[in-house]
Amino acid sequence: MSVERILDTRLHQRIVSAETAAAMIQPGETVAMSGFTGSGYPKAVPLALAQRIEAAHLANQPFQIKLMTGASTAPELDGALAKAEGIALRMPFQTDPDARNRINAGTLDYIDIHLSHVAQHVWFGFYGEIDTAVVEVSAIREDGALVPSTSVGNNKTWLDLAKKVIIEVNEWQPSAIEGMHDVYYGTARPPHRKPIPLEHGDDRIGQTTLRCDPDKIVAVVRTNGPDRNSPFSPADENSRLIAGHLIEFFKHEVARGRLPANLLPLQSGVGNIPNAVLAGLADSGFRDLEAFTEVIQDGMLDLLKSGVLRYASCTGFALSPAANEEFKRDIDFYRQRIVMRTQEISNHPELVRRLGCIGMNGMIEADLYGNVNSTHVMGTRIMNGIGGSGDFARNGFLSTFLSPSTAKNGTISAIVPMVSHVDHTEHDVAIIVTEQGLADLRGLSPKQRARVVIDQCVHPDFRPQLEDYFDRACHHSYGKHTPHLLPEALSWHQRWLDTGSMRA
Ligand code: 0RQ
Repeated sequence: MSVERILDTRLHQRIVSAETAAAMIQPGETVAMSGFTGSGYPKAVPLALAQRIEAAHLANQPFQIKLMTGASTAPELDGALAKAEGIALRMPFQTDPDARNRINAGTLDYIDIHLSHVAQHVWFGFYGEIDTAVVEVSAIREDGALVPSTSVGNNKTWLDLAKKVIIEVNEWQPSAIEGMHDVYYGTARPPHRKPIPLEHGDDRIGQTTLRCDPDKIVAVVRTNGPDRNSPFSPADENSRLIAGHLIEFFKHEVARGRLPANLLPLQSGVGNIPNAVLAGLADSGFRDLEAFTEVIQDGMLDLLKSGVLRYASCTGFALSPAANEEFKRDIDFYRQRIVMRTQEISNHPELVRRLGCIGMNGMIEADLYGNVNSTHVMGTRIMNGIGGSGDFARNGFLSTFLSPSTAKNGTISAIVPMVSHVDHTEHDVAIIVTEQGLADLRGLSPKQRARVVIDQCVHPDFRPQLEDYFDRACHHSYGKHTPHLLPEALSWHQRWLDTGSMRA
């Protein structure tokens, strides 16, 4: 492997193996790594660290770290370190099955926070000091400036704050990605904050590289490996129906003059339903759409290619292998149309509010009044985390939540009397969509919302139960503003646990 991507010759003597770099991380450290939804995460040092931790455990020596990233990563990072029992504390977002099992078994502590909060809460000192940063880049320039790879996430903050830095230079990443990033160094702590000078989602307000004090860089590791990229399964009937309801609603809003003809900047969660919405937009007749979002997935590349989407602003990617190849093949085209930012900017409440984003996110369940649970199955078992959904739900022009009306082979209703955990309150949720239909909750009182949710979103198998609950609650509830029969609402999920639906 050549050193042509490492142009700062001062760093050549610090090029080491992943094992040597991993040996610089000590038990108990807080380690901040790059990575956002499986893109731009370090590929070699976490694996070497996991091996080191396993060896320490075999020798009966305790070895765990506190791990921070941008968002979810990949089996080589979260998975390997979780399997090695190497993570004491994880934040701010994960989707890894091994980490999830340990979190739910109570052996791994997890802090699930809004993605826009992470960088500032770390500067504020809420999470203590960062001992080591491990950051993937695509190249190091002559002057030491770091060219980010396929995610920016919290890398600016990690590089600024970490006491020592390990850089992975990944030659698999396209070198022509240079120029796609926009790293804004103008953020400050209160009371010294200034308005962020971004008025349009494709404005560039920063620089294309990350900076890092070269004296802090203790190791540079060369890698050549792909980002994680799981293929999306083809859109199923429910996803297509959900997409259809949402797109029909957008057209209705345009006709009513409440949305411009090219909508407003779109934020899209990751997964098959958001991907189906993006696919639906391709054939919907909309043009000149904009995306101000965290993650670009396959459907957005397709929209950019067809010209339906004018640009996309993001902090990371979640691409299938085929889409990744397409991205690399036509990187010059995408560099003109994609701006990659730090996640404190991609998800910034000030910008989401100013631009008037349309948030489109998945959910586990919603209740009759519009409260949404995005994170906890049966109220106690974490699935992934809130991620960026709250940044867009609270601050966007419109917040939409999308889900099939049932889960676990139709045995569980995604609409319940009272959500078993609240991530997005009734005050942050405008639109709920299931394959049954779309509930527009704007301007409605709680009881009006409940009737619309029952009529539009509930699966017919569960409608009689929810109608019955709501009618009785309207008669017997202590207060009649948000009617509930508390013992019944609070025990609603227990029968799914008791009857075994959760094992289906
Ligand atoms: O579990 O795989 O064990 O069967 O939850 O559900 O239907 O595969 O849906 O992949 O779209 O995920 C909310 C988790 C939806 C996601 C959530 C079970 C279901 C399955 C997954 P199994 P599906 P999706 C930007 C935005 C928060 C973060 C976010 C999410 C599993 O959208 O993580 O929005 N959102 N980020 O069986 C019991 C229910 C259930 C249920 C689903 N009502 N009861 N189980 N499941 N509903 C991206 C970032 O922020 C980085």
